[in-house]
Amino acid sequence: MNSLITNGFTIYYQEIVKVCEGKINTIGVEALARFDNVDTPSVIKKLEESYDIIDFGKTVITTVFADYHRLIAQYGNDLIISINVSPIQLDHEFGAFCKEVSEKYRVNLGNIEFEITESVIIETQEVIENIWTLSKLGVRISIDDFGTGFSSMKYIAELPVDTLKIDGHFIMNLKKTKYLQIIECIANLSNQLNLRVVAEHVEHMWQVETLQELGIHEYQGYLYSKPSSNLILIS
Ligand code: G
Ligand code: MN
Repeated sequence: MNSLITNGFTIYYQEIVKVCEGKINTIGVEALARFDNVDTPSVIKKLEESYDIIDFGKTVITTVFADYHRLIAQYGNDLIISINVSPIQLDHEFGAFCKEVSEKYRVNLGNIEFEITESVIIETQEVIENIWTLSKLGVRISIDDFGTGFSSMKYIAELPVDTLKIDGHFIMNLKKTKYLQIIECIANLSNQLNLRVVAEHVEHMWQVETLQELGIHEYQGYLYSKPSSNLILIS
């Protein structure tokens, strides 16, 4: 097995906050795997190409589930713990694996949200069925990097989606009229379909002010929290 799967990486957590009437509450954390001394996205890409991502993903899930009670103790019972999963991991055994590990570590799957990036095509019937299986286990499903991928409206229509994470590219370009208008549409869409919506890569207060006006209250980004490997340091 690729040695990166068993060592050489650390799980960082980045907080996701909700800001309402000036009050900031941490409502979630995203688990982010970081490899020592190497560029993480390129390693993930290689693991996907070799299908080693299946085993690596299991190691990540096991590590995060082992942290579960520490996270809940720090942030409370309603915390949403997001884990990135590649569609390649979503084979027919994945649901059973999650259930087994959740039982081992006494994890309430209602606290877990799997982030599936729409930059990877998830067209196959098997993947769609397996996402439904996860949802039926109580896991939340989120579409990561929303707005930059393929047929996002079809995913929303056919998959049990709970959350949209608006790609940082949109948040960065919020001053441009078209981006602003598109985010307004995403806010309306989320409202209409009763979806949670999170703005990624929030770095500036002016972005928060605009997002608040659009009715988007949940943020992830350096303005509020940097990914940290030391849970105790997260305030
Ligand atoms: O695709 P996904 O959203 O899961 O990627 C998360 C990545 O984005 C992490 O590597 C994280 O470090 C990075 N990130 C998190 N917050 C910010 C931010 O405010 N600005 C930028 N540029 N990157 C961020
Ligand atoms: Mn993500």
